[in-house]
Amino acid sequence: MNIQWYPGHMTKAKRQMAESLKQVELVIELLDARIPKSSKNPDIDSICGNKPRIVLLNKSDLADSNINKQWINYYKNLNLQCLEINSLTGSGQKELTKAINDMFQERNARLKAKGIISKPVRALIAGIPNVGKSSLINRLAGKASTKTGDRPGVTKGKQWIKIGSNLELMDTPGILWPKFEDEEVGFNLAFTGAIRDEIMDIIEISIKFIEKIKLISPDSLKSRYKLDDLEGEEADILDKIGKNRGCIIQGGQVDRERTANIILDEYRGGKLGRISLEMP
Ligand SMILES: Nc1nc2c(ncn2[C@@H]2O[C@H](COP(=O)(O)OP(=O)(O)O)[C@@H](O)[C@H]2O)c(=O)[nH]1
Ligand SMILES: [Mg+2]
Repeated sequence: MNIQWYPGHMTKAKRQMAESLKQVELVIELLDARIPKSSKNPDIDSICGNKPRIVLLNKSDLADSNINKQWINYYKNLNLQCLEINSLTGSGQKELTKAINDMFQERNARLKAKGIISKPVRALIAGIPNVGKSSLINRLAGKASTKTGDRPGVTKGKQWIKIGSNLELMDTPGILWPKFEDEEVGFNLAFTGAIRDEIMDIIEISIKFIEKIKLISPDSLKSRYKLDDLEGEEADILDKIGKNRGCIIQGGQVDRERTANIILDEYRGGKLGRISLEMP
C-alpha cells in the first residue's frame, strides 16, 4: 500500500504539540477503540514526558464491548488510566471528569492549603486525525464551539474551554501522527477511515477488509450481505456482495469501486456490528 505523507505537516504538528504541552497539566490521549494499537502514536511516552495522562477509547460504540474492557485492563496493568467514551453521545463523560478529579486530588488539596480555592486543571486532547478530537471537545464544551470533521490544522487560535469548575480544555487539539510500522497498521487506519479514501486504492482496501473480517467476524459479513458462505477468493466475495447490492455497470459487470465504498462505509457506520480489529 502506497500512502503519501507530508513530512512538513508532521514537523509542524510535532512543534505545535510541544508548544501546547507546556501549557497543560494533563494530556487526554484519544484512541480509536476499534484499533487502539494502530491509532496510537507509539512515541507518545516520550512526547508527553512525565505529564499525567488519561487514555480514552473513543468510538467505543463501534467496538466490541468485551474487547473494550480488555483494553482498559491492559492499560490498567501499565498503570495508565483508561476509559471508554462515545464523543457523539457523551457516554463516558461523567467517568472522565471523575477520573480527572481523582487524579488531581492531591494537587487540589495542596493548592487549597495555600489558600488557592480553585485552579482548574488545564488539559489537552491529543490524537491522530479523525479519531474524534473535535467531537469530544464539542461534547465536553456542551455546544458546537469547534468544528468537527475538519482536516488537521483547520482549527486555530488558542482558547480555553471551561468544563465544570475543575477543568479547562485547550480548544485546539494536539495532532499526533500514526506510525506505519507495518502494513497492517496502514490497513487498519484505512478500514476505520483514519486515512482519506482519495489517496488509497479503495478496492484493494476492501479486499483486505474482507480478508480480515472473514477471520474475526465471518457471521457479520454473511448476515449483512446475505452470503451463504465465504468460500473462494476475497475478490469473488466482493463481487457477490456487489451483485446482491445491485452494483452493476454496463455489460453486467460488478461495480467494484462502488461495492468497496459501500462495505467500508457500512463498517465505519457500525452497520456490520461492533467489530474490534485489534485485541490487546
Ligand atoms: N460512532 C462514533 N463516531 C464518532 C465518535 N467520535 C467522533 N466520531 C466521528 O468521527 C469523525 C471524525 O471526528 P472529528 O471529531 O472530526 O475527529 P478529529 O479529526 O480527531 O477532530 C466524525 O465523523 C465524527 O462524527 C464516537 O465516539 N462514535
Ligand atoms: Mg478536528
